[in-house]
Amino acid sequence: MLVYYPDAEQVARYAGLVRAPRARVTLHVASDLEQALAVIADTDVLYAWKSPASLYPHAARLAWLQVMGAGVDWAFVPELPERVTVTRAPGVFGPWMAEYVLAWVLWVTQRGAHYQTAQRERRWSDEIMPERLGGKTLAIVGLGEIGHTIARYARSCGMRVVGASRSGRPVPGVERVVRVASLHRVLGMADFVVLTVPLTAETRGTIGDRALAAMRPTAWLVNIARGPVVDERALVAALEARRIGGAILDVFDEEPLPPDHPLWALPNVVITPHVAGPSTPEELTPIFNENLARWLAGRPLHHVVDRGRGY
Ligand code: OXD
Repeated sequence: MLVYYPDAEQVARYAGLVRAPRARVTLHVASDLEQALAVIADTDVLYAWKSPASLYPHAARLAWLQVMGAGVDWAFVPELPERVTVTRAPGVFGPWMAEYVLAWVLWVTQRGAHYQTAQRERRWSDEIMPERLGGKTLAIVGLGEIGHTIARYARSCGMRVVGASRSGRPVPGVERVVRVASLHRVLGMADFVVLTVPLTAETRGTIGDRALAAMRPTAWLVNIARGPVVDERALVAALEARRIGGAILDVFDEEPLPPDHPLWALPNVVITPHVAGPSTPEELTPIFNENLARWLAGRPLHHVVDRGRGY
């Protein structure tokens, strides 16, 4: 078995929590391509964050890849052999991402930027007051496990929740659900639009000129999904023209966001460096260990990703 993480300290933390019977499992760790190439030919199980695609042509025995992280888009490269089962880690990222969403929507309604600026200028600025979050509407685009958790947290603050999903099927506690293809029907109802869809061929560019035009001029977009779910050029244009209220962005087409990118300079944008759903060895490894025990016992794995759907 190989634990791969492109940082020597982190990979040791992940490997240190793996529970594998020594008599049956040889545990390797790698934090770069060279180290991984040295053992990949003998590897059946890979527990990894962003394992390089160039490993797979040498991975003759690889049967199972456990992804460390919320998104699995990086795992499904054409080089990954069809026989490899990919599993994800449910239950971990929803609470982190829900806290991220609540923190930043409250920062908007509590006028965080305004009071901080006034403080720096030593100004007592009570001409602008906070707004209530309760009663505002949140549209969640992507009603999987993470979207459901965000909906629950938002409702607990008195928000009204609407949403869009691939199927458009009703979700308890979400007032109205439409298909992602009919997204514009809920966008106009929302004070905040949060994106949690996986990146697939279908979701790429979901938020483009048309979707942005359907949003209220005061509404904020929160992207915790993947950069390419949003047409970045269209978003910059909408923000510059103040056609939407603002954007809280954790993910981008290119990461790290290049220093000359126009988003850095926009006053109605918050940029965070892909931290909305952090992976921690302590939260992820117990999920892996449970599946490893199943694998060693010849039982079917839990949390298998549907390669056709891409999530
Ligand atoms: C991700 C993550 O998949 O941060 O983006 O876990």
